[in-house]
Formats: sequence, C-alpha cells, structure tokens
Amino acid sequence: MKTLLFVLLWISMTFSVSANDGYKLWLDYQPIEDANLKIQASQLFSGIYFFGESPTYDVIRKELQIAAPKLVGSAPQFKTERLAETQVWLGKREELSQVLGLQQQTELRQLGEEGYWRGTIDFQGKTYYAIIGNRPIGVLYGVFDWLKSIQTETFDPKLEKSDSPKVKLRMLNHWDNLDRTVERGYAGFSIWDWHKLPGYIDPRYIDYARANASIGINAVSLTNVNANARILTTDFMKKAKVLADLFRPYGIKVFLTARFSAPIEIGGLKTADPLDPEVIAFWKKKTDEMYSFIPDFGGYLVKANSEGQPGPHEYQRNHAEGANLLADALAPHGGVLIWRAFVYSHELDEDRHKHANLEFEPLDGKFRENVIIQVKNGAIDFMPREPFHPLFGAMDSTNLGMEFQITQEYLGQATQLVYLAPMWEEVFRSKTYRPTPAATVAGIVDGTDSGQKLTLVAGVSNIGTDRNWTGHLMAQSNWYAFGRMAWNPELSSEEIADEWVKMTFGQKPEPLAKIKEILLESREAAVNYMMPLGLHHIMGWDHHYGPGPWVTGGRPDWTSLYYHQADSLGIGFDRTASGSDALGQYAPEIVEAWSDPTQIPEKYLLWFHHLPWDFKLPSGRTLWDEIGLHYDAGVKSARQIQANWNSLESEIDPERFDHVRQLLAIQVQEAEWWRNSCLLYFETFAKRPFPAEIEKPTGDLEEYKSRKFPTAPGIRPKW
Ligand code: GCW
Repeated sequence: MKTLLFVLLWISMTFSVSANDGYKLWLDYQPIEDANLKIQASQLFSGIYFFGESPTYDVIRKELQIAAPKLVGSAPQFKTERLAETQVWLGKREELSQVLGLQQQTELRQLGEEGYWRGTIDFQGKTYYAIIGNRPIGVLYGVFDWLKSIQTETFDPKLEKSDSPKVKLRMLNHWDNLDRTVERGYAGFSIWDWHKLPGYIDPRYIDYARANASIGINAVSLTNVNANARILTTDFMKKAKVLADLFRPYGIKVFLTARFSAPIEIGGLKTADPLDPEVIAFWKKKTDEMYSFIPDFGGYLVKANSEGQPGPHEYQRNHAEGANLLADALAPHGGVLIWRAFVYSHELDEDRHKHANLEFEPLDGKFRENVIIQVKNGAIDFMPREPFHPLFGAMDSTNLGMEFQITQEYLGQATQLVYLAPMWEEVFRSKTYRPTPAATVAGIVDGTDSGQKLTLVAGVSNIGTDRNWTGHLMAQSNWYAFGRMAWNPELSSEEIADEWVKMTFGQKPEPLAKIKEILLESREAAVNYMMPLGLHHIMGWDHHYGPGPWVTGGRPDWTSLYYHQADSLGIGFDRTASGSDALGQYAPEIVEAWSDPTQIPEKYLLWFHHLPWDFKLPSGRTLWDEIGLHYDAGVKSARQIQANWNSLESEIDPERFDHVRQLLAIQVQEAEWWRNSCLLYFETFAKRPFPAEIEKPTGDLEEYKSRKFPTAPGIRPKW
C-alpha cells in the first residue's frame, strides 16, 4: 500500500513538473544544454555587482533569481564589492565612467535613455562582463537581452552588443471594460481587478510587467477606447496609481482612455465643448489631480466621433480642437495625448476607406506637439490583409503613430493559430513614396522618413485572465512579436519567430524548424481561406466570428455587400478614379501602378478593382478560378499546419501539445467553413463551375447563413 502511494505521489510530481500551462510565456528559462555555455553562464551568475541602486535593479535581481536556477541550476550571487569575485558589472554609464573606454562611452551616450551596451571590459588586469545603460531601464533591457542570448544559446561574451528602441512609445492598448469584460478579447476577462484594487495586488500584474519589459513595451493604456468616464474619478485614480507604481520599475507608463463627454458625465457640466472655459478648466483640474496620484502618468488615449463615441463634432469643432483641449491639460506635466484616426460615417463620403483622410488631412499642422494621431494599419479595420493606411505619408506636420491589432478579431479569434508578424512586416515595409521617394511606413512611424520625434507603435492587447494569458497558446507569439517590432520596425517576422520558438519550445532542430514554418505560413493561409485577392469585411455580423459575405441590413458600411459588391458581372470595390477614388489618396507612384488591374499586386486586386468574373489574371486563369484556388489553398495550408504540429507529439510536453492540437482541429474545420460558404455564396453570382483542381465546396449555403453564435466572445458592449 505504502509503495503504491509512493508511486502515485511520484507520478503526480513528475507530471506536475513536466506540465506546462503556458503561464510563464517566453520567460520559462529552460536548462541550458550546451555544456560550455552552462559553465560560462553559471560563472557569470556567481558574481554580480550593481553600480548604484534603483528600484529597477531590484527588478533585475528578482529576474536573475528566477532565471539563473532554471538555466544553470544555481542561484545568482550578488556582490557588494566592486572588484572582489565580481564577474558581471551592471549599472549606468555615469557610474561606470571611470572603468569605461572612451569608445564605449560615446557609443552609449548616443543610445538615449533606453539603450544599452553589453560586452567585456578589461580593468586592472581582469575582464568583466558589463551591461550598461544611460538609465536603469536601459540596464534592464540589456539584462533581458543577455538572458535571451543565454536562453537561445547564442551568448558569446566576446561579442559586443548595443541596441536602443527606434520608437519612443511602444504601447499596449487594452480594450478592457471596468466590469472586466474585454471588447474583442478572446482570452477570458480583463486582468485588471478594479473591484479589489487598490487593496489587493494580483501577482499577475508583476508577471505582466516582466513580460512587457522583456520585449521593450514601455506604455500601456488600461481601458477600452469605447470609454467609461468613471475611470477618471478619484476612486479609480487611486486604483490606477497602484498599477502605475508597480509598473514604474519596469519602465512602463500608464495611460487611460478619456471619454470626451466626461465633463458632463462626471463633471456635472452641461457641455463638453472643447472651447468652453468650464470644460477647459475641468480637464485641467482632472489632469492635475491625475498627476498628483501618478506623477509620470503617460497621458490619454481618445476615440472620438467614431462608432457613436462622443467628440468635438457635437459642438461643430474639429478633431484638432478636441485633441488640443486635452493636450493642453497634459502638456505642463509632460503628458501625451493620443487621438485615434479610426473615424467613419456614411455622411461624408460613400467610401469608408476615404473618411479618415478627408477628416484629418486638412488638419495637418493644427495639432499640438504632444499630440499623436494613432492610425490603424489599414483604412478599413484590421482586416486579414489591407494596403497601408493612406494617412501615412499624407500629414507631414503631424505626429502619426501606428495602431496594430494583436487580438485576433478578424484573424481567427480564440480558435485559430495566426502569427501576425508577417502582416506587420508587410505594412511597415510598404513604400509610401511620401514625404521622400524612398519613404516607408516604418520610416514615417519611427521618424527616420518623417522627422517626427514623438513616435508611437500601439497594439490592441490580446491578454486576458486565461491561464496562458492569450487564450490560444500560440497567440503568445503575437504579443512577443508586437513588442519586438515596436522596438525595431525593421526586424523580420522570421527572426522574431526564431527567438520566440526557441524561448518557448527550446532549441531542438526539428520542432524549431517545424514550429517556425507553421508560424510563418499561418497568416497567408488565413488570408486565403478568409479573404483572398483583396476581398475584405466579409465576416459574420457583430461578433465577427466566421464567414458572412451575405451580411446585409443596418448601416451599409457595416454590411459585407458594401465591400465585395458581387453581382452577376463581377466582384470587387472600384476605388480607382472611375469609382470612389480612394486610391487617389495615395502617392502618385502608387496611383499609377495600382490603377491598372494588370499591374496592381494581386493581393490588393479586389480592394481597388471591380472586375468581371472572367477577367484574366497574370497566371492566365480567370478571376473566378483564382478565387476558388486561393480559398482551396488556404484550407490545404491549414491542414498542412495541422499535420506539421501533429508530427511533433513526441517532442512537446503533452499539455501544450494537446491544447494546440485540439485548436488546430477546430481551425481546419473553420477554414473549410470559410471556403465552403464563401465559394457557395459567390457562385450564386458567378454561376460558373468551380475550377477542376479544387476540392468542391460542400454543405448547404442556407444552413451556413443560418448559423448563430450567441456565446461568441468579445462582443462590443451595447452603450
Ligand atoms: O474593429 C472595430 C471593432 C470595435 C472597436 C473598433 C475600434 C473598440 O469591431 O469593437 O471598438 O474597431 O477600433 O474602435
């Protein structure tokens, strides 16, 4: 009996040790396998000395206490003597200046507040490994990078490395409501437990901050852009203060969303008119109060006059007058006002694509210096593929920031593996031809082409209370990739995938290669089985889950027909000069190339052109056949991804393997559902046979149309 109990205990222990629920993200620090590296790393961990003190150094100590025992099997040793037994020096440039060479000093100085340098330093006959920043936060970033090099087994003490972020604000936007529901959230509820704050500190807050700092995220907006004014009341400021205090040593600033009508809702005023003296006084007082709680408060993020949110238009004022009101309240404290460009209404123009440019371009130069206009990557709405937003390159005298969506509203939500970095890379590398012929979206956003100093890359968070943070374990790669690309928009999706897979699943060549392949193929697969060849906005109504090319009714720019315009003659949205001329909002080089349906990159074809079903593509096939082939190719890639994953059963711990295995099975079904229903639906217009090479769509179109999803997660609240 005793033996049996013992065996059972042993089994349960073994399993709990090997179980991996994904909570630790990419900071799991698996034991180093390379024997030399292990010796080297344990030696370094055995003598760590900090020049000076800072709460950020306490964060570093804690991180090393987590990492070292797991990586090398022993705890780090922190020394109090600078020379004796010391291996690693950590500190600020100023404090290390006596031991630094001139070259290192100059190099570091140029790296700015958040940059770091790491490498060896010879001093009085001994060699030290040093990680140095201009500020403690630079040291923290350097330490995370150093730990990553150990985790990914690429560490070489002889290699010097310096790095600094290319973008000033690298920010997560949570669309979290105060009742903890998350708009477009697919990973459970909001991690902000407002009810228990300020008294109770969930340990998750710290792990969240660690994860963000490890990838360079330095700003977070805690609340939904469909905002609740209550977040600006004193009670909530006290709660937000606790989070700001926790995040500060990790270099993370807190922002909040400001509801434009707050002066009425919580200020007791009759108006929110941005030019009204009482309204101006309200925002000044509110903002001063905010800074009394959070002295380094980042600022406000505002969605105004968009999808029913209040804004300056109610008072016949424009976006600049609205934004400047809040910017002026923030300016004395060094705060930043982020104003979103996601605006549209069918009153201004028949094509929603054009709306933001029509409203914002005339205001170029009218915004205060501490305002950033946050522009979604494309002009419609986070579709699986969009051409870049024509505002990039169109407002030379305004700070423009990028808004990506990390949460997969239109890219598979809770059930699909889609690695988004290839999409962001595609957007960043797009040539805008403005303000200079070689300009790219990345260059505008990071300031190299636009000259703007106040730069921002924001991402709508995919984080929630699910144990693995992101619902789908593989969606952690999107959080990771977002941080890396916000730090440096020039990074490739491939190198980021390589890092993430190594840190999450280890170094073994076969799983590494296969998981990378899975990630890198997943986005194109999704585009193909959802919205190929420039099709867009044909998803399910309201919940946006699954296909819905048949969606009609309500406001036209929320329907699918508005976007695909299929009829007996053809399909696609004519946005050339003969149509809405949204294309005319881009640089002349683009207008010229994309106006011609035989010249435009095929991926944007139906975004800009309405074409006959028999239109011949460069492949020699008709448009109808290519549509069929793309949908079918998407399904086949999804199956290939599934097969690749399933072949890794013996290589991955059972818990994570099975989680992804089950979700991929759903993904394949969903891919088939998209292909079948879209092709059957478009066939009712095209009335042509499906190409011979494809698997014929199965199922009943009426049944597809009748599907309801009352429990689909993440639906926007009804205000
Ligand atoms: O993508 C759409 C979403 C809305 C969202 C809106 C926005 C926060 O469907 O849920 O609202 O964009 O970006 O403001």
